[in-house]
Amino acid sequence: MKQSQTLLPTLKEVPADADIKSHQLLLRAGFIRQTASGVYSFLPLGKRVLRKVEEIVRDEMDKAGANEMFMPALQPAELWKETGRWNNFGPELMRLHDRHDREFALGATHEEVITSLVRDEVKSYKRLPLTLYQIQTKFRDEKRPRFGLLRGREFVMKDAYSFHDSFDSLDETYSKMYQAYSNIFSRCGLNFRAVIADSGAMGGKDTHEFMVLSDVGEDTIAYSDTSNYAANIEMAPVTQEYKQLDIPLKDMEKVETPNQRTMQEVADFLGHSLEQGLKALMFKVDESLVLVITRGDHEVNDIKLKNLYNASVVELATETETKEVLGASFGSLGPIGVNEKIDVVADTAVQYVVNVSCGANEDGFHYKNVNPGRDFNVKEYADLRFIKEGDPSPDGNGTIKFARGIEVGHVFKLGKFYAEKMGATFLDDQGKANTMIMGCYGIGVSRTLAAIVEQFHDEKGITWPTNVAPFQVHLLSINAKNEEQKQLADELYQMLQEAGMEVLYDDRKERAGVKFADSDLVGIPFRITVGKRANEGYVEFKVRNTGDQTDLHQSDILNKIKELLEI
Ligand code: 9G3
Repeated sequence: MKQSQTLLPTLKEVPADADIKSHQLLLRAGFIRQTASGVYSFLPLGKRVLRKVEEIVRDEMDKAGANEMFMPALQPAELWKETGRWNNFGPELMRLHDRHDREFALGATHEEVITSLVRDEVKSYKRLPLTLYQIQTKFRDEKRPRFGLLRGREFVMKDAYSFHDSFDSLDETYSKMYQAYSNIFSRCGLNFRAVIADSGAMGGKDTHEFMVLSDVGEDTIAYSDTSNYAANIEMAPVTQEYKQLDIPLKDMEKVETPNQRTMQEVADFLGHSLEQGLKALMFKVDESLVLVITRGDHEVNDIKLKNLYNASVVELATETETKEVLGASFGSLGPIGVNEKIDVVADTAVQYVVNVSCGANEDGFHYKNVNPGRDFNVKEYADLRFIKEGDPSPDGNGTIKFARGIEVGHVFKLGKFYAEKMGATFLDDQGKANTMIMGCYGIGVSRTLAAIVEQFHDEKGITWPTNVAPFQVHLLSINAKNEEQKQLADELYQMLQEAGMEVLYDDRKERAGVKFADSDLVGIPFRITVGKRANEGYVEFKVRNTGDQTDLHQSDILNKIKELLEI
């Protein structure tokens, strides 16, 4: 491709509303442009990279036995009403009416569409297992689209769905997909971890997220410093054994704590550490109110609370709602004297505290020397807190550390939910009808492209890994007026392309400085500069990510590139 004939609008300045490197660099290097908030156009070089990532995904999915197909973005509401999800999703599900005023959704995902298709077309156990996938545009009307392609409202996803006659068969496909995902992200050059995730089901053993390690990642990964245990922090179980202080229980005492609201203020006022205080937070769990007690130095994990109650909505109650039932404001709440129609549950650690303080459910008052069992009881003790750095790793090896990650893939064991709701059954070898068992597997393809830039850039621009670079060679001719230089550059352009290389030829009438700066920004792995020594047949050869630079004779160029590409 000749730069004088394509669209590659590089920018010198960092765009104002781009806060992270991948968003800034993809805009500055002319790979994407924003069409609307969270909605992007891929310009020619951006599209080439997108296609490279898609080709790696396709290759691994096909090798794993999945069959590519293509489903519509326009989905009739009826299908979402069959599974009850039409009303489950609020404004995030983009909806529209056709000319006959019929309701449609723009596809945020395709469980309903694929299950209705397989329900109609697959009847016998002989046709199972079956894995189908597509690479398609998804629509999710995010409240706050941000970080460019990392959280868009229209994005490219590979979504796969598998259908089985048994859970063993699902497990087999699941592990094939898991391996395919590892291959895909490795071939993209990414430093990633597969982490145990939470799909709302107990134990979380049935879903993994693939996380690209990055400080701009929205997810927190809890990983062991000595084993390969890694879990999404929402999911990581706390296995810490607490030891109870063997000290005499003191008499409980009600004390005035005027204007002390936060845990730290109360602890300082009463002269003890955070962990010697109890924190009480009121949650709305579906329709009921639940008071959750934790040690002062721990945080309530709302996903664990949701799983404990198998609820669909869990959120903090407002101070007004709380005051109505407990008669006190935030900062003065506690487990003593709570109206029995409110569930009081506590994190496991609370069972082992001795002589602690807690809110008296009266503004401006706390209790001192409170002891569980003697002074209050709870409906249930459970693992309700977020794991912390330094906690023992749940696999018993090492201690937990945190890292931030960008979720680029997610594999699920769906079970029978969709097939049950939509009547997708198969006849087994006894002629008996059974509900199909499903798995689903997603990769954020456009998000993966941005994650690659997050991990592959330097102060001058992007440093694409060779497998996904938009081109392999960036050919620069410095002085277009110099006949010898132009001739050699044209020759090399033709020779390299005939040898199967993908070449971007900067044949523009621009100053050398502009060409070098743009080349560093765009980040193509190998750069050939045709300059002063053209008359001797010598060019400058530079490797983008290492900066290595040598003069090469034109007859050595192809071998040098093949050697570096290991082909
Ligand atoms: C919606 C909207 C947003 C959504 C969903 C539905 C996430 C939704 C979960 C999944 C599960 C898997 C197949 C590919 C891999 C992920 N956000 N999910 O179902 F209507 Cl607006 O999408 N689906």
